[in-house]
Amino acid sequence: MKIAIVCYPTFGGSGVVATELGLELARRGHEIHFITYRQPVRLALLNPNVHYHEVNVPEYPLFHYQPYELALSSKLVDMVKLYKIDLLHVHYAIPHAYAGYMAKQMLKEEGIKIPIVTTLHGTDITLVGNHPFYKPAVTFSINKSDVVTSVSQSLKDDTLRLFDIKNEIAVIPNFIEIDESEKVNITCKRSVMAKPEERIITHISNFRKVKNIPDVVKVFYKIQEKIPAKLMMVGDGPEKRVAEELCEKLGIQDKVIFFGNSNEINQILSYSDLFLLPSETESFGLAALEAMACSVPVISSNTGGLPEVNVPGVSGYLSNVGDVDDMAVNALKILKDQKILNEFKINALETAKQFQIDKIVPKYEEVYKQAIESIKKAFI
Ligand code: GMT
Repeated sequence: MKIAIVCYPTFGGSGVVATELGLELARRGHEIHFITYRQPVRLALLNPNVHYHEVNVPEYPLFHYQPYELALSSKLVDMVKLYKIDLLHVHYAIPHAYAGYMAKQMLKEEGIKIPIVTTLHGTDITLVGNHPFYKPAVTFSINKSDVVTSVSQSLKDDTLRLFDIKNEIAVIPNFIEIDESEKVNITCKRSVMAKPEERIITHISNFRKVKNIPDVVKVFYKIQEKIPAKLMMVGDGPEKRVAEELCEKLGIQDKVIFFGNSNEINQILSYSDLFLLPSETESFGLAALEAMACSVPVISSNTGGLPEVNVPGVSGYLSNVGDVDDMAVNALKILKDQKILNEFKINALETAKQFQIDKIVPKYEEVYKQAIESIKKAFI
């Protein structure tokens, strides 16, 4: 199949899922066209089946806001015609599903049938999409998609609760490529991060409010009061400064390393003993899955799709949002005893294996076939 993938090119989970999906589909023989405003961070272009087309939005002084969806829908029309693309897969409803619908209508005028698959990722539904200023357009574009998928049952339930949706929503969870041999390729030294007796605790995110970043620091503070430990803070965003200030206030700056955005996540996780994800809401929690795939147990909140990923007492523990005391108690239960920690590490990896890439990507291929069939029927 020739598939156009529209996504955000940033470090965020939806862009990562879209990129990894496209790369795997390319390995499986499909021709993949990434269409976005910048090259996605995890995209390797040296692959005969992978193409990247940049959306340019020319600046014009009359426009207070530059019309990205207009430029995107025009680019989609051009690329579909040029490469004879069979299907558009848009990740994140805003504004991609909307631009996809417009492109579909323009192509229809020229007798070209193109189905749209929309994947809902989380904040496009729970935070941004639900805003009254966006809601009618988001509802419309979800209902006009030929197939809609969501990354967890929880996100599907939220979508049906918050929007008037007429479509079926298929749940296709986030996935991970587990390469157990990769451990051998670790090039950095543990001593860069911590002393041998210190446990390594890690948090990775885009440091937005929804991640409850101060809770990461508070849980870590309680852990380091009881056992020697270091905190690795990976990623960048508006709450990073807040976290730095809290560390200073609590006098633990020397125990916390802020990495910023990193392409060495697997290296950092390979030495981590525990992953913290105390988010306010989380549709799935790809970062938690990435940690588990590196044999790192997870202490998370019990919000959204996290209970679908993190199994309490097996891959880690779940606590109520904001309950930093409970999170610290659970963390210490795992960290205090090497034997218990080893069991959690093994079980975290085993749990992650349910989300292996080769189990999940065929579900998208199925959905693509369904979308192509449905558009054929619609045009008969
Ligand atoms: O919150 C993030 O980490 C970024 C955000 C995004 O839209 O890129 O992630 C969302 O999509 C990921 C991939 O499907 C999910 O794993 C994250 O849980 C989800 N984030 C939220 O729901 C807050």
